[in-house]
Amino acid sequence: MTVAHFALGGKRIWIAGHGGMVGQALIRRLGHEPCECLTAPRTIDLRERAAVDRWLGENRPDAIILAAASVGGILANATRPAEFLYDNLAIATNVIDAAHRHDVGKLLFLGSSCIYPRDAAQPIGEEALLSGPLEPTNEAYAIAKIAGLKLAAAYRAQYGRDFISAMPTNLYGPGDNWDPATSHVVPALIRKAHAAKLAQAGSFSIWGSGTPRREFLHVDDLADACVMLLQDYSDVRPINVGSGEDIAIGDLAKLVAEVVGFEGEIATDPSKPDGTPRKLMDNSRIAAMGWTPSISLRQGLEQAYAAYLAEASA
Ligand code: GFB
Repeated sequence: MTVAHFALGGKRIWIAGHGGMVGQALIRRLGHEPCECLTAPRTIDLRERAAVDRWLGENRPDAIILAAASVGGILANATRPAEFLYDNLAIATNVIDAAHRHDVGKLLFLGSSCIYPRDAAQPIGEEALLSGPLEPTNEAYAIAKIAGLKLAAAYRAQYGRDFISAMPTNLYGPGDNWDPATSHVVPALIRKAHAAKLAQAGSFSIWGSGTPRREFLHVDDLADACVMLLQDYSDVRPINVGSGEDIAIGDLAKLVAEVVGFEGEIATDPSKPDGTPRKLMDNSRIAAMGWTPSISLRQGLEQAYAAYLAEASA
């Protein structure tokens, strides 16, 4: 790995996707650094090449963290593959190419652990990329994210750009999408458990069998990792960012119920997909750089529940 420190002092960093859960966390975290965060107005559609090009030309950031994406949980991914593929390809293509043409000094592209093959050996190392078929429920999103990371790597190889990619595991936290029809599992379960508690219902149901295992990372831990990577990671290979621990969805549901204070039953809904059976990443490369997450799953779920209550009443 080429070690080229990118000092943040006095830098202007564009957080592409500042309105999303990851973007908001990056802005909170970068607030503690001696740099300035730039945000594009919502009228700039990142799927439009000319709009991205114009905005970059006018604002000239020193660095970009590309956290903008069309995202959703397993069902949204499975039912809207065209949007997930097109939007994410367009965003990655426009931002990465414009970053090159406007001479941006550093770019961090954020992907997802779903880029790895469905049946990859666990824990999943970065070398598993493109070694087997993808999980069908999120193939469209994964293909777009693979294209994005390969694009960053290609601009690095061909033009010497310091463009890097990080692959976060399943994220949760404040600013999440709480709509249970389209969200990821953590916000969906928090909302369902809370609603069941208020309704004094006997049970709430989780999708699928409850047996798939997932690795969860609080978004503030991801933001912390991104700030380190922006400064000190400079390599063509993507780097995994996870908590290093996985949990069965059924056990996650029990933990969420405890945090929320719901004491009834948890039912399963086999009509809904399970997705990939297990997704635990090998985080040894980022650990070797000295980064470890600091928020436990229970603590993080407590914070996320508090954020849900605050956001729901806002
Ligand atoms: O978080 P999730 O939607 O995404 O689902 P993936 C994780 C697991 O939780 C699946 C189960 O096995 C779901 O069946 N689950 C149980 C639920 N109850 C629920 C519920 O009420 N809502 C949801 N959403 N799930 C995503 C990809 O896959 O991972 C994205 O779709 C992205 O592309 C993300 O890569 C990190 O982990 O299955």
